[in-house]
Formats: sequence, structure tokens, C-alpha cells
Amino acid sequence: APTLARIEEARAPWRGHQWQAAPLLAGDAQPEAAKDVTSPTDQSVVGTVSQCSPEDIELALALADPWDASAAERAAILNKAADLYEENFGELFAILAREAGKTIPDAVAELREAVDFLRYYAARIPSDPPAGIFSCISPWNFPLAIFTGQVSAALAAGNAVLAKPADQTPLIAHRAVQLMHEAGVPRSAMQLVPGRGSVVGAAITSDPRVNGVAFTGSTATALRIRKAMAENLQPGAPLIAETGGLNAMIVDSTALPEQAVQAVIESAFQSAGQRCSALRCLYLQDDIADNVLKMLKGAMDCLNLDDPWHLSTDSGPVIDEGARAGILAHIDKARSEGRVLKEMRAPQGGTFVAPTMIEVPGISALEEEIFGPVLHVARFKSQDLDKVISDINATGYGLTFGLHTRIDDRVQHVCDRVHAGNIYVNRNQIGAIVGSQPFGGEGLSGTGPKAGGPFYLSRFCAPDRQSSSGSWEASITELKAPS
Ligand code: UN1
Repeated sequence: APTLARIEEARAPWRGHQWQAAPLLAGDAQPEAAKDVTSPTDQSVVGTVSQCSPEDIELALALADPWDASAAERAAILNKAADLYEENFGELFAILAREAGKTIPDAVAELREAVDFLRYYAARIPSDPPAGIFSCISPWNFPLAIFTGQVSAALAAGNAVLAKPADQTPLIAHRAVQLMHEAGVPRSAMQLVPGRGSVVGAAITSDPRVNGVAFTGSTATALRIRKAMAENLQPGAPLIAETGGLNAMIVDSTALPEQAVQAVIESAFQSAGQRCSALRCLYLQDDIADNVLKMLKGAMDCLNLDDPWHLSTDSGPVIDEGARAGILAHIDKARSEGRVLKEMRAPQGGTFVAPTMIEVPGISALEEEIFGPVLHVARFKSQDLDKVISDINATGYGLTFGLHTRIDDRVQHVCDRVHAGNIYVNRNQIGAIVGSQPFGGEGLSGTGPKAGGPFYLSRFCAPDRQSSSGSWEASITELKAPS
């Protein structure tokens, strides 16, 4: 990783730059009029985006052509794209900070993950034929890493990709696709189709020429896509969906408090809580709860909310005004019920939400995923541990889960029972690493197979070759606490 001084130097020229995003098609696009893309930090204009017209989508579908290159060529080009991402890190960090509100540590991790996806899939080019045309629909919270992860998997398998970036983050996607083209991915195999979900998203998930869809975003949208695919696409067309979570962590009275507190702060508040992996509901065993809560409040006071451009910033804004309004409505309701345990002040100007801690009787009190820096805390008694586990499973989600304990038998007992794709013991529960920690959920949290894991690429191949076995064992990542 580059040093902070190198990062500052490489990023500085891009401070006031304005980027332009537009459809990148295999033919001449005739997009809609450009509109501004603004920064969540201060509402300044970061650039413009021209979205696809219906004619552009038709053109993209007509010109999409599976990537006709040998496995070795595909691998070399994906690795070259990874090199170009690394060489252009200053510009990419600047776009991530200004368009998506990413702090420097977040941007470093995001670029690392994107590069890892490119190199991981390049090293595993499948020998099976591609599905054909693959639509990739990615979220704003990892606008480079998840965008690149979906697209590089579909390309590694030899598909023609139509990639729709999130409405809020077209600029980073546009730059990423330019770098892929520069690396040698043909335009007919890699087209960028920016636009609204209701127009572009709907079109590229319901056109019968499409052979598969990769989607990361809300569970509700995934269900809509599944319905559209069932009605319009061939029966075997795969949907690879990675969706929401109501992620819990259990901290028992044998846990190391300092370790647990650091893990909670990172899991709940890093990236302003805008990760599907983020901790939403913390269960504290009753005899240590007061002590841990006191430490958590102190740690929250140390969090620095500010412009993500600054090195000293721990957490930036949430993505936009709509997101902020939804999170604040949730906090207001908790406040009116006297359940807010800790609030802070948010900076003025951008769409900041201060980290907030709310008391709940248990996870079943959470009706939906609150996608922001809001931590819910419940207390439990030792004899109720199995009830806590069944309440966590009863949410129907199953993405990440955290456990802090120094009782080895309990690790086994809890991990055997909790339904979650990624289980983390005695550490934070965010930041899965491509290859060593394949990421994905079960139940309402996604279809599998896990991204960055050995079974992912087969789903991008022609349906009769896909293997469906073995993709669902939980990955357990344990960090042994010093005794
Ligand atoms: C998401 O937030 O949409 O492990 C998924 C992590 C990330 C989560 C990405 N891979 O924190």
C-alpha cells in the first residue's frame, strides 16, 4: 500500500476536477442530457452523468458480443486492468472521496478489493463456455470494488457484460470501464449503461437476450429482479444476488472488553455503517453490559466525522439526502421512545448522520435494515443464549455474524447454530478479503455463491455446466484472543 504522503501527493491534482460519465457502448450512444453528480460531503458538483436513452439500451443489447479470446488472453487483460487501477490510484481515490464520501482507509480497502477481484478471477478462468450476455447491477456503497467484482467475474467467464452502476456513483464506474477498455477488453464485451433502475435496470433484467444477472443491493429489489427474470428470461438464467442483512454480534462476559469495543466501533460505524456486512444489533451479556456500554460511549466520542478528504477523518457522510432522512426518522422514533443511549453532533453542510446507539429488547424489534451509523444494543442472560441465536436466525437474513468469547466450546456451539454466510470470532465483522474470506449470505441475504470464492465463477458459465454444490458452508474467521 502506498504511504499516506504518496496518497496525498497523487490525489491532490484531482481535488477540484470534474468528471463526465456517459454510456460506453460498442456503438455511438445518444444519451439523455447530462445532469450533475454532487458530493455528499458538501453538495459541490463532482461532474456530470448522461444516462442511457431507451435507444442506447437497445443498441447495447444488439451489439453485445461474448468475449472471444483465449483463457490466457482474458487473464492477461484482466491483470492489465488491475495494473491500470493501481497506477491510477490517486484519481480513483479522489473520485471515491468526492462522489461516494469514502475516507482514505475506506478508499484504500476498496481499491485493494477491486484489484484483488481482478487478479483472483484472472487466475481462475473457467474452461466452460460463458452464459452469454450478463447484466451486472452494482451498489453505491462499494462503487468500485463490487462493480469490479461482478464485472470481472462475468468477463473472466467470457460473457458480454452490460454494467449498470448505481445512480449515485456513475463517475467511478465510468473511469473503471475506461481502464478496462484501455487494458484491452473489447467494447462489445464490456458496455457501461448508466441510468435509473426503473429504466435501465428493468430493461437489462427483463430482455430475453440476457442470459444472467449479478445484482448487489436491497432484498426488495432482488425479489423484483427475480420476478422479472422468471417472466422473461430463459428458465435456467442465473440470478446471483447479494442483498441486505440484519447482522448481530454476541459479546459474552469472558470477552476481552477492549477488543470487543474496537470491533463494535469498526463494524457499526466504519464507512458510516453503509455496508451490508455492518453490525446492526449487539448483544451484551448482562453482567458486563454497563462496563462495555461505558467504553463504547467513550470510543464513539473519539470518532471524527468530517470531510473524507482529510486524513484525520474516521467517518464521512451517508450517500444522499434520502438516505439521511430515512436514518434520522428511525433515530427520531427511538428518541421519542426514550431508547437513545448515545448521540453525537453531525457536521453541517453535507448529508452527515452522527453515530448513534439505541437500546432494543432484541433483534426482533428491528423491522428493517437501517443502512447507516446506527448501533442497536440488547442485553442477554447467559441461560438465554440459545434464545438469542434463534431470534437472530428468525430474522430470515444471514449475512455476517460476530462472536466475542474466550470459551472454545461456545465458539463451536454458537457457530454450529447461527445461520450466516460469514462468521467472525473475536474480531470485527466487516472487510471480507477476496480469496481467503469469500463473502455472501443466505436466506434473505442472497442467493450465493460467495463473491471472491471458488464457486462464484461457475455461475457465470452456460447453465448446464453450473455446479450448485458446496457453496454454502459458512466461512468462520477466528482471531484468537490472548489469554
Ligand atoms: C456490501 O456492503 O454490499 O465484508 C457488501 C465487507 C464487504 C461488504 C460488501 N465485502 O465488509
